[in-house]
Amino acid sequence: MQPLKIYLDGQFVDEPDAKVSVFDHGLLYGDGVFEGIRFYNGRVFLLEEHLDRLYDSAKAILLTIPMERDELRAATLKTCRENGLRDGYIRLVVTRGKGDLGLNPNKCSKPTVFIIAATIELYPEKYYTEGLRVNTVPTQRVSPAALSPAIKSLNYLNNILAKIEGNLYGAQESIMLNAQGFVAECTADNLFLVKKNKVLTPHVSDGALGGITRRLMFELAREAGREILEANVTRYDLFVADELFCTGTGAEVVPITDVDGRKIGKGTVGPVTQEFIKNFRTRTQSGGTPIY
Ligand code: PXG
Repeated sequence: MQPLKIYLDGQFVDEPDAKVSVFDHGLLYGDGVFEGIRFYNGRVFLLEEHLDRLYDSAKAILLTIPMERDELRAATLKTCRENGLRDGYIRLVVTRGKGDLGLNPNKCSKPTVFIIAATIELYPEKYYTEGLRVNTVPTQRVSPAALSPAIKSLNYLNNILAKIEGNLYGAQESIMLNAQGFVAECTADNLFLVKKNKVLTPHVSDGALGGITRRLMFELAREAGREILEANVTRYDLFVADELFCTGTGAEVVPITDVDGRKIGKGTVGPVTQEFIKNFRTRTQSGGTPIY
């Protein structure tokens, strides 16, 4: 097996040689931003939306990405080409760069940029046909007043603690609530519920990342003649929902059939969820930015 070729600060290097400094503030403080992007069938899915969010996240933390958008787009596509891949996952990372041991970013003169293109499989196929078993966890989603969950930063401890609490329960994903007790999102996915044929999702202001797959759900709903409403969602609403599903770049659209031991609907994947999965899969096979 050839080693993966990694884009690192303007060059392609073999994976074993793709190293950043132990003084990089991305490592020392989680100071940086990232995107996870999928490519299907030789085309990068929703690349412009991911670039928009990356530059917005960077702006929100006063991090200047040291590449113009066109250059970064080209480097992303080239990373896929260098690895001869047609289907897979891209991790685009920009850190504050190398500094000293203090947290002040003023000492970091140049941000570090790296791009990994690889293959992934997040969930086995059976979860798409049987649904996930999930739990709600004690760790609250970080308050937007403390650190906006809209920023896709390298600081994922909040989500990782929730993930660990899910692992302890034996869940495949976990649902995080905010300080008011409203549902925010899953650890790396947004959440949707179906009740009496209506589709609801928590407000972004309740502590969710503005997911790109989430936004696509609104588009797919419109095309199917449905409406998605943003709402304050409680645990009770989840327990009594007819259907639940979560969405994310890695996970795609995945049904949830059990929350905290409550079977959702009939405990099988419902028709509305199936419709979203089908329309999502159709969409991934068309459009997108060509790699080759
Ligand atoms: N919420 C959070 C907290 C996320 O990190 C999503 C929602 C879904 O957003 P998108 O834009 O992907 O629809 C994410 C996604 C992975 C992975 O491997 C994904 C994320 C973070 C870490 C890993 O799929 N972010």
